[in-house]
Amino acid sequence: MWSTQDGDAGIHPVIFYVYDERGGYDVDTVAIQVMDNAPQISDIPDTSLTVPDTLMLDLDQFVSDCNDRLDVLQWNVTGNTHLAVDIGDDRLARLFSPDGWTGTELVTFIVHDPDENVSSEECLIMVSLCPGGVLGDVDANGAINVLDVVTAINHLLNIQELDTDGRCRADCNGDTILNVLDVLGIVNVILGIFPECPGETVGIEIHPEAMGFLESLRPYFSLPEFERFMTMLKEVRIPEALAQSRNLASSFSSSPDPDIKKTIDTL
Ligand SMILES: [Ca+2]
Ligand SMILES: [Ca+2]
Ligand SMILES: [Ca+2]
Repeated sequence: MWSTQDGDAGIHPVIFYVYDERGGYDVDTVAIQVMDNAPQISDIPDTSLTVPDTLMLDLDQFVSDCNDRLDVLQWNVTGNTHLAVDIGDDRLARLFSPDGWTGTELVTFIVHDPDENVSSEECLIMVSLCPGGVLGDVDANGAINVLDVVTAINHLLNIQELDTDGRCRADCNGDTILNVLDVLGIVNVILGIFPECPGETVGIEIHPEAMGFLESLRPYFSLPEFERFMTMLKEVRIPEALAQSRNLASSFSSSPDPDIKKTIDTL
């Protein structure tokens, strides 16, 4: 007769010997598998959520328990500060961003069985305004860089059209219109002037460094293409606004003048 204690789960070889009176013997080995009564969570994959959608996770898909039915397991979640997570009696977790917050949050799902055995699993949730990635990461490769700017410009010039999700990611100021202001917004992020695309209808500030950055993209385009792009900048009067900013006494790049921002807002 055997008894087990915590930590005994696994396979244990037990060796039986049998002896006769004259010292002869035989031996055999039996493998005894001790089952763990605790629920076992399998990997809950990192996932993404688009605001304002609700992400549903069927938690039954991620757990097993050798001696309890899944409907008697109790779930809860910790680690969510921005995300709301509701887990119903149906063991469906519903995750959403109540304030429209975007970012990345690590949440921990915890499951108890009726014997108070516990198992837990971490899951990284990326919350964004667009499917596939954050604003500014036009090509959805996980980084915001010059290629995103070129990709957005290619769309504006009708060289290569973005799909719906790509257009969403390129709309840096979130006004559902794609134009050179969004390109400038992405450049501002690349240059570290802003930590991220604002994603709501706000003015994009125009900085001399950003214009210099755009000038440096000339080799990515043919001459007529680049000139068409420069014409687009002129059409929204960005060079004028920039010239105006250069006449200001204080440095525009370190402290953008609110009047200039207003100029751009009302263009
Ligand atoms: Ca159990
Ligand atoms: Ca990218
Ligand atoms: Ca826009």
